Amino acid sequence: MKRIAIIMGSDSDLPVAEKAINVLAEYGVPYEVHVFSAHRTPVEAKEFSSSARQNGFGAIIALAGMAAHLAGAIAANTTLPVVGVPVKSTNLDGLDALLSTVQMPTGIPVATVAIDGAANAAILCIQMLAIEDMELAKKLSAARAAGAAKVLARNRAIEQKYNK
Ligand code: RP5
Repeated sequence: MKRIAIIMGSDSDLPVAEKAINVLAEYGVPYEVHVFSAHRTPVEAKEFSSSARQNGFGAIIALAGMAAHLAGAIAANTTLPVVGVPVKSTNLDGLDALLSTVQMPTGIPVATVAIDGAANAAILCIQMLAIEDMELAKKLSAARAAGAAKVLARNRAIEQKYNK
């Protein structure tokens, strides 16, 4: 199975990155985790992304806050799918990172999820692998069914309480 790379711009992004790590672990998808910054360690970020395909990765999750150009910088150096996670920081509540990540010019896409939405980033990468991997596709369907069952149970409880 292809591996998923999780790249964060700083180790201060780890609490958000862990949401993606947990989902990938739950699905049994192999992954690697690194700290590469587009501005502090641009050489390492470029080296990793330009060799990611030949090193067996299938997609890259890039998390960064503030002027978050990491996902775009990684996408510039690979044709693997890059999923960007804008990380919330103190001053602008993550809107800075959201706009920096999502507003990529035509030709170099970054599939951007919600602010701090690292779990969805992982699920999206699993869905990419599941195009070819039926076992993963079954796990995704089972998770959807379990999620629906939870919501239906909550609905029944609400209906019983309020609909006399
Ligand atoms: C970004 O700047 C990182 O992704 C992080 O979200 C933010 C702050 O980094 P630190 O100053 O905490 O290292 O590059």
